[in-house]
Amino acid sequence: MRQLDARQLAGRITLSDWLGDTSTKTVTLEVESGGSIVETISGVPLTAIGTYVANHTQAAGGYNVYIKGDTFLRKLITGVTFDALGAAGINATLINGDVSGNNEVGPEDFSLLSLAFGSFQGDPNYNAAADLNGDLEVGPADFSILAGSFGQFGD
Ligand SMILES: [Ca+2]
Ligand SMILES: [Ca+2]
Repeated sequence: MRQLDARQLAGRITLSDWLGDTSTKTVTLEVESGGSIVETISGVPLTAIGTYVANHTQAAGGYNVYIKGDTFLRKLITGVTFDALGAAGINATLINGDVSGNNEVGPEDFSLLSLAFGSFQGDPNYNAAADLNGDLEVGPADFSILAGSFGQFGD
């Protein structure tokens, strides 16, 4: 387990169905206490193996942590104990398919993917968010990912 050297949260994120460079991805962490989000930490970079470290400002205690990636549904991790420095080992596997980034996989995502279907990076209709697997092409593999997650909501 990583040694924390400030008030930090740390863990490892698995991005489902993502073939691209994980170090190009970021996540947003939301810290919840007493039913309210008390801190939002945006743009937390992932390493090539999906690990992250983020600074926070919360006192020691028990919290819930939400983790969201760009095309990945939000995941709730409950009962995370922050000590004086924070917490490590906040790990999650995130479900892919949210092209629009609104925390659900539905018809709007299908529409966005359809508009970009058959495109490659550099094409006028290419949409990086529709390239769900990160292979720089919007094609059948991306459609399969979306279809597999269709109708799901993030936490
Ligand atoms: Ca969506
Ligand atoms: Ca793709």
